[in-house]
Amino acid sequence: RPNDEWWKAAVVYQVYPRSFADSNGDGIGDIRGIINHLDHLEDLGTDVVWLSPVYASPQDDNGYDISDYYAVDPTFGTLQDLDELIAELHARGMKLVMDLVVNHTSDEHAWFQESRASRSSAKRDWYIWRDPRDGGEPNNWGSFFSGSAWELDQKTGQYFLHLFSRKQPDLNWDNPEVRTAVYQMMNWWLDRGIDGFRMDVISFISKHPDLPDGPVSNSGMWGDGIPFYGSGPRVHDYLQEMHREVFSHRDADLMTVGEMVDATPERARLYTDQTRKELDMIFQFEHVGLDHGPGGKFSRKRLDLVAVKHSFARWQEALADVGWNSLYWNNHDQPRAVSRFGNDTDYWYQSATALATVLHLMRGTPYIYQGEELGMTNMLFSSIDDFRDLESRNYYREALAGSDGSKAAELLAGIAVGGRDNARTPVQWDRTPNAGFTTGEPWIPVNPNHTWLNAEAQRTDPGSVFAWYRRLVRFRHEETVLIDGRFTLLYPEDPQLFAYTRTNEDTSLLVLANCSAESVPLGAEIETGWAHADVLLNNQPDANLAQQLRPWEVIVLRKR
Ligand code: ISL
Ligand code: CA
Repeated sequence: RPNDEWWKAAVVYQVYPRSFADSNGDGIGDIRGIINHLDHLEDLGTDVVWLSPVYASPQDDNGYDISDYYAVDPTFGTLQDLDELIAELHARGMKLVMDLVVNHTSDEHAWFQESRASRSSAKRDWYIWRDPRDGGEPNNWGSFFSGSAWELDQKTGQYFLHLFSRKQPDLNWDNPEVRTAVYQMMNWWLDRGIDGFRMDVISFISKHPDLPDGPVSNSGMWGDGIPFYGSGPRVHDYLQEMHREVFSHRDADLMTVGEMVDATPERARLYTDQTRKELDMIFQFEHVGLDHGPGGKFSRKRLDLVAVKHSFARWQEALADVGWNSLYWNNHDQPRAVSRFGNDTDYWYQSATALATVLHLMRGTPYIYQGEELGMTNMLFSSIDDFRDLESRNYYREALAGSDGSKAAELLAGIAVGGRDNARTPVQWDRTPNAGFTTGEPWIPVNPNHTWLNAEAQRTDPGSVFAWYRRLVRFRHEETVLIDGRFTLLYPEDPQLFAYTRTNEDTSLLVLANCSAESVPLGAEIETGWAHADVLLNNQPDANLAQQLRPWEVIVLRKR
């Protein structure tokens, strides 16, 4: 295998198909819409597309609730469209990584239909069924989408487990038939020509057999089950088995990335140590939790740059010799980075490019979420009716229930800032009324700032956010120090400067970013040590190390 770790030099672009581009005017993005915009990706230069789910689905959670793993949902097109997308990507030298959602299925999947039919069903044990405890839920676990993680099935008198919505019952991975069925399906997709998988909440597949109650925090009524299913007892066995059954005998250049809400650097080393044959990399959540308040993602606290830097540095160091990081600010579950970590009012361009730079030049595989390359911002949602995401809607409904309604405005404000729909407004292709996303009525409102913030305006502008991302992608392809260089954080306690070096035997790079709206003086050691270095990137004219770093200025230097 000559190119075993090709993904170390790759940049991944995530497509959330519902919001990318609509080709047939029904207001929902589709596979044909992606095919129509491949020039955009080719221009950007990314190597891999990660496609969020397009499988058959009732769309309770926008496709993360799958009713048939072998079919494309008509909302998105046909299997032939998908084959065409694979071929078109491959023709352009790009790869396709599909989302793999196998912690749970839809409740409309045939497996679950059969499982729920009776207590003696041959597939009963494919899901997690329990008798009531004291006439109620079998344990105290809460669902990620509000309420209990258990749903009573009236007909058979038992509860089934759903860590997410009640339309997303959890599969029982301890049943070997389930695992065989999953591996068979994965093999079917790889045989069809896809290049790997992004594995949804894959660290949740092994539950503690006793399903014990979890700790209850002050803010909530439900217990946290993560201690009993986050990286549970057999998760490494299952991932190694999956590797043997699906990946080990293939000699194509594939990649795997596992989403892990409970990840720690220590766990990540186990999952991504190549000698253990589990996964190539994982998504961790530490840096995207640092602005969560006591009540979680919808009650936010001020972001502390020092904490962000320490978090990244810890991961960079923990995975320096063993394993690999994935690097992201954004995905379809997170608010927009420029609005969250940057400054989308006074320093939109500067902060979008500075954030992109500090992320992309670390050690790991960078991910760009659709629209991030344009500096797309959060949406100013003003009414609960504008939200589509079940997580936000359920949270609002549950938090409001039983109160007199006086909390409504505050709740709405929390969802507006922290909600997932911020990431799901349509990609802004041009300045026309629906941003070039659809000729029909978009399924979710288009951000009004598309009149000036759009791909068409940026593509030919060398001073655009898009042009900057294109430069970063090219940089990663050209500079091996970005792949193998050691990471060293500078000024760790500085509340404004995000600075680090990347160094290998041949060269040393310095990344200096002012992550604030005030100017920052540089220390003398930088001025003398790097005075004769080449400026490789600068998001403002005429970098001058003897002077101050301007608001949200980023400079990248190479030692001669
Ligand atoms: O955004 C979150 C809720 O606060 C995350 O906790 C999210 O639920 C978690 O990252 C798991 O996400 C993945 O699985 C979910 C799906 O809704 C998300 O879109 C997906 O990325 C269930 O399949
Ligand atoms: Ca469509």
